[in-house]
Amino acid sequence: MATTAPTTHAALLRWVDETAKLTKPDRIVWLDGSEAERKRLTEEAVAAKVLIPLDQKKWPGCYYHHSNPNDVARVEHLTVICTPTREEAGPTNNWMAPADAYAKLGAIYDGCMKGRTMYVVPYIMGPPTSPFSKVGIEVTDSVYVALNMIIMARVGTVALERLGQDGEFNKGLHAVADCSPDRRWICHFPQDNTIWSVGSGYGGNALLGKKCLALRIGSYLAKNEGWLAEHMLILEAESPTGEVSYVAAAFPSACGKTNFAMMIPPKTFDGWKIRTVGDDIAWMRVGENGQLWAVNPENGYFGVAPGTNRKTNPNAMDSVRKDSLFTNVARTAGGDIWWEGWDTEAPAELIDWKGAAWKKGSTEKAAHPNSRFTAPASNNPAISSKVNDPAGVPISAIIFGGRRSTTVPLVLEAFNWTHGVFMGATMGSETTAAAVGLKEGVRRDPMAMLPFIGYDAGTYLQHWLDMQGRIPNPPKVYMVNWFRKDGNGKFMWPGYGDNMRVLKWILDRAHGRVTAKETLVGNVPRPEDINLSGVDLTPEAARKVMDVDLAEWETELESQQEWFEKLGKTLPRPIALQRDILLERVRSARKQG
Ligand code: GTP
Ligand code: SPV
Ligand code: MN
Repeated sequence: MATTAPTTHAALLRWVDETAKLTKPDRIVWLDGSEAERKRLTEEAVAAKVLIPLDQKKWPGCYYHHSNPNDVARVEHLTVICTPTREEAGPTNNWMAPADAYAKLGAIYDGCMKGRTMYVVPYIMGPPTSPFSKVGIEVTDSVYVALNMIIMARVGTVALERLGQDGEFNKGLHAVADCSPDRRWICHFPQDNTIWSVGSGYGGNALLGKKCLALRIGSYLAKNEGWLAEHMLILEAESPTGEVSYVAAAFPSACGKTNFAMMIPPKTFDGWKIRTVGDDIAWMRVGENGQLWAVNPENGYFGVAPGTNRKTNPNAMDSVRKDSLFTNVARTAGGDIWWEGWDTEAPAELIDWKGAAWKKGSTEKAAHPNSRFTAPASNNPAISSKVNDPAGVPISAIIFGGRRSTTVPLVLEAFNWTHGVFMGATMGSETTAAAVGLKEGVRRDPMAMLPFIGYDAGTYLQHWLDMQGRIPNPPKVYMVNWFRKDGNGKFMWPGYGDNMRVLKWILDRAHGRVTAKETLVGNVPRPEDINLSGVDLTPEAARKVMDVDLAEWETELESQQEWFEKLGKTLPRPIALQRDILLERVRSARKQG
């Protein structure tokens, strides 16, 4: 921690100086990323009542944070791509002209740090020596944000060293300011490698390395430089014979990435080991053997708390056991925590996420549905030894998955790359609590990237198609659905660890070990190729969860028309043609009965 700049990087010094002239903080503090600094900042945060210590015996190094109740999730309606033309941002993004955005937010930033400290957080996304990695500097008025960044990224001296005298860096200006929803904006300037975020201290709005840099700016860079920046977990699977494979999977926010990346296989899969490379973001490039290689740019987990417990995700529970932050979960007066879907029932009394007294039996939720933990990746007992490998890991399969109560079967394999891109492009998912202000129901969420594509969505899909020409040994592509429901509205598939059964089939297919059954909309497992022994599922339910119902698919394909119209003239023709072919085949099969 230093109050004089620990760098001679002229452009960086100039930018920090300009930023301070605009926001007018009382004090500027540069983070070095040391343990002593983390302790000091934590003490400051506790003194300022930004953090509340938990019971340090039970939760060593862990602290609690109540966010402003008006600031609990990403705000997609206030998230903006600021490119010279509206067309570059495309029909799925909000757009402002860069000059207008700088003026509008500049007025809000003006003097907003008076009386406050401005923290300068240098960070690296990606392993420090990896060619994949990018340096960012986040300037923030929030000690809570600084402490989260320390967990989520590689922060401090390591980043300034990588930057050197004249390295390129992302300029991230963040201020909670007065946390007013009327003065809240998350603006991205891809051409300037700049992010301006104001009015929110929450997650993806405020931890600028995550969604803003690693995905929105990242996807823009990736298109220009020929790689992929994706909302994907990366997992390592080791078979009982010692074969090690890697898969990347894109599920929309709050649809199971963290859980899949930390899964513990069921008993029948004794000898299998699943390890985590990443739980939210993958940067992927063509590398050795002509394969797609992936790194996780992050260094921690900002995970959904509700539903996480010893049974569903023991590795996440172990990851939060020390040195973690908890935001908007419920707590006890004695410094313990609780949330909906905890291992045990709620205690008689809690302090809810808003800080109010809560009694067991209350109809109000004690923890906010988007309450989160921030945990260092190094706490995860199942972390892959490859997380810091500068080359990343070779990807054998890409999985797309949404939250669909109907239509989409447990698993579906794409016929080829183009069909796989089509599957990703038309992915639908029921909305969750990870963002506020969304209409309930299914929305199209291409590659789980709808809120994170930093440019025109049709052009993004074309980039995915173009990647085929760059990857001599492409991964196979799959679609999964853990969330299909029965007639009573209950999830049919047990999910969590049992998802191993699906993963095993995917790996067998990716390595060319089993055949599949072709349906009109994709390949599915033959019943004998998917191990269901010991699963809590009747044979009838197993059939239903994997069923491809052509009537449902006709409706599904028809309903994609609206989405394609929204994408407009940059929708790649091969994607439109995929739909035409599938729809034609499904219709004619249905006519024949
Ligand atoms: P973000 O951090 O928002 O990107 O979310 P994520 O995709 O990492 O989702 P996460 O793994 O945190 O899961 C979100 C919610 O879905 C949690 O409440 C989980 O308990 C629940 N969930 C995860 N996997 C499964 C599953 O296989 N089946 C069911 N029914 N629920 C699941
Ligand atoms: C998501 O919403 O996809 C998240 C949480 O991973 S946030 O950091 O808020 O973006
Ligand atoms: Mn996410």
